[in-house]
Amino acid sequence: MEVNSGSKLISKSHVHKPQLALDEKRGMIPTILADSYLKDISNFKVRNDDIFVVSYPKSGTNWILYTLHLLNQLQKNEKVIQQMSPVPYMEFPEGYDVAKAASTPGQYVRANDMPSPRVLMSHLQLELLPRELRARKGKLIYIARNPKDVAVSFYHFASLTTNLPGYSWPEYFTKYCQGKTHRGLWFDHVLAFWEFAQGNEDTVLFLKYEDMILNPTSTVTIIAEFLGYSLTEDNIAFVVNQTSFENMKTACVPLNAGPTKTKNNNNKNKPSFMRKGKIGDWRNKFTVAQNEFFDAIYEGKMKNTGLHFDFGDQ
Ligand code: PPS
Repeated sequence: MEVNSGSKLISKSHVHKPQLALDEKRGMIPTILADSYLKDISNFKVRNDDIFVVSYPKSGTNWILYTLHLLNQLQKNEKVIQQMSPVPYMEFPEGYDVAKAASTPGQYVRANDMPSPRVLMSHLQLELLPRELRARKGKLIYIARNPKDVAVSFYHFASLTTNLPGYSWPEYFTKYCQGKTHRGLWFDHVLAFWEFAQGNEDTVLFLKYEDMILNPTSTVTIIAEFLGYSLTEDNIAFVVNQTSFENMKTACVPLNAGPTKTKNNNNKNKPSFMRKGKIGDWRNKFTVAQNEFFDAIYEGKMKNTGLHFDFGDQ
């Protein structure tokens, strides 16, 4: 189907699709963000008490952000828990409209005026993060999730938001395996941070989504200890309870704002950060052949890395 847009006829399937380009280092990111934002982010002034939350998308980022919000409040001895303000998503424009990025400041600009300690988030690859952070100033929490569930979660999200191209599942799967989806190859992203974390446990905490699900109390305790917080068992239990999937979904925790437009202009289908929250949902999407194909890639890439994921195997 075609629609008339001024002087040119353009294919309807391209309406709303932002320009994406494949860059070996950056993966697929909106080209419009690339140069000015990324240069500024590389030079971004990191403070010693900054906490950066970084992930490949769909790995539980918002879960960690809300956990940190609660831990920070408890550490400050707040009697009443304040609402979480949106955390600067470093490489995105204010308002999340990538089409307006050229004329809109990136969210990293807002971070400059924030009081310490700041919580900041990004999905950028390691080599694109602030140089000072890579030189181990500030703290970095990386959250990783098994790549099959990531693929399915992202596929659903991309099918709803105008900020990302929508593909059929077989198309998406093929591109994901080639590193040609948003943010590039999962293996490259995750393994770079995994390596970076080794021997740097004071400044880098590498977490797994599946551990958050299966052992929430010990994982939240590990986060609190990493930040040097002294909290009671009751405090930790409170955080675990507040950050359960059900609670975050039903209590409408104000998560990072995210895209404002949907492909079908129907706000009921706005992509949600809270979809299923399970380990193993990939089984509802991967065919047997896709699973075997992916397992072969996984084995090759993860061999000798010492990093293992729980796929919810039955
Ligand atoms: S984003 O858009 O990249 O920032 O998304 P992100 O927050 O990283 O990941 C979204 C997925 O995390 C799940 N989620 C949770 N699972 C369990 N418990 C809690 N509390 C929780 N909070 C978020 C969310 O449901 C998305 O996964 P899927 O598989 O799509 O449900």
